[in-house]
Amino acid sequence: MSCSGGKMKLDSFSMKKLILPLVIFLFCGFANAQDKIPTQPNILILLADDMGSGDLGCYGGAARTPNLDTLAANGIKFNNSYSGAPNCSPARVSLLTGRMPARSGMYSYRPPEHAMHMAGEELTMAEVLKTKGYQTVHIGKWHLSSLPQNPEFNQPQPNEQGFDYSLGTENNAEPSHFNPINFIRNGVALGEVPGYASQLLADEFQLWFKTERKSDQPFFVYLPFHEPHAKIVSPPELIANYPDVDPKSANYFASIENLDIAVGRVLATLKENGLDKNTLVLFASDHGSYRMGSNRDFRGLKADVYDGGIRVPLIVSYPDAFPGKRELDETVWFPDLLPTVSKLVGAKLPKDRAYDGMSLLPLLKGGRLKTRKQPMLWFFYRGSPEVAMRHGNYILTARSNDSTPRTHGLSDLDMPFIENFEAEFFELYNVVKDPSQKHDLAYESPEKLGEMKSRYLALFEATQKDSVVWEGLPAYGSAKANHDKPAEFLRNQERFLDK
Ligand SMILES: [Ca+2]
Repeated sequence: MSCSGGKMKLDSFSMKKLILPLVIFLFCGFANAQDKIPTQPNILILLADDMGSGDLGCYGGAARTPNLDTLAANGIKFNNSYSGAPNCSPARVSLLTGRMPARSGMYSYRPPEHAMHMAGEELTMAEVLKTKGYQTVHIGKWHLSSLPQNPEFNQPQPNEQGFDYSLGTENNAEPSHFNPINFIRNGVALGEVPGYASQLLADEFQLWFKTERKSDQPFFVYLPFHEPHAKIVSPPELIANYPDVDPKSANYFASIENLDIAVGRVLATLKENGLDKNTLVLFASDHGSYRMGSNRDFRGLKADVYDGGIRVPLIVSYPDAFPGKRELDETVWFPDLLPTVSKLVGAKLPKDRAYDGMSLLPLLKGGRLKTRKQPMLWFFYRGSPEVAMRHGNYILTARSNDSTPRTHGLSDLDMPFIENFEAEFFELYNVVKDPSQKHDLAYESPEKLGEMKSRYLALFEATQKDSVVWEGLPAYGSAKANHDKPAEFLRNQERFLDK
């Protein structure tokens, strides 16, 4: 708390000289005593990378996840939660900014040395919480700009997006989750660090907590793990816990178990310090898994806008204020998180930009969620279909009539496709009755289709007006645009076109 806020009117210079120091002393002394117990909750966001909505034990999955299962059992477990995108960078933008990622021009994964990034003008959750006196920390995968700074691009670093402290990687832990060589702490490269990425992040949280945390300030810690994104390396003793599945799956499940152990260590630090009750903990994955069988019965995988690509687990815990031991079926998504957190701490969001979610606070406190006015919309240019929109129980998907294979690394030919995107083929699903999206209702429910199409057109047009047109993109067909894996992109593009 600042000591400069006291509004004292003093008649003369001498009065100021005598009284002001005393007033400042008393005021600051009082403020510090009050601040010993922060009334604002701490906020901890834990994010898995590429983990499916069905991988955790508490969601029926095969991975051993006792810490997250306990968090869900005692807290709030959401059964119908969505990311803001089927892919890393845009999903993170939707979580941190409360906006559909297309509005900020994050159309896809951000490739290395690429112009696309989260612009400095975006207001992140960290920046919002700083206005309420929060210490703000990022520990983990960043994937929103070059990290560390690349002078050729000069893109905003974590400290320019509201984070006081940062340990992270630009994208994945390299060369794998084991002994990563690309961790950057507050702009300084650490070189090779021995250990598994998830445990290194838990170590960093504990280090920050011990050395940097100020007990008179609430904290916001954003902790996006690297697991179970490929390339996976898991501890052999955890792989041994899955003798009945193929080695690749065993490695994958062990990677999630390793993440769960790291989560357990972070939560234990809160408990040991008496902070577990006054901390809002959110756990999710950034989007669906690339692994068949990991996305419950939902259709599709990572990079699809069918539900398999965009459904995520969501667990919320805040024992001091949110009644626990609940499972909720309400449909929620990442852009709801910023309005929720802002409302919780009494921060106002600016009126100069569009927000795409709504506060979940009434629901979390035990009441009902207001009716959602704006549908949820996903746009991913290199999927097919490219668009999905959920409104009520229905999902509309939209596909262009352009069979040009799209590139992983947002190229100079992808940009005009995004700018001028036109949907020609629509599908309609009732995802409450048909969660696997097997039964297309487009022909048998023309009225519903028409209503959903007009909602889609209005919302998509508004989003397009906001969107960013990047310059200096890699040439279509170049290795940089394709990220050296053209076969994978062709396969992704063709997956649904021939059905
Ligand atoms: Ca991811």
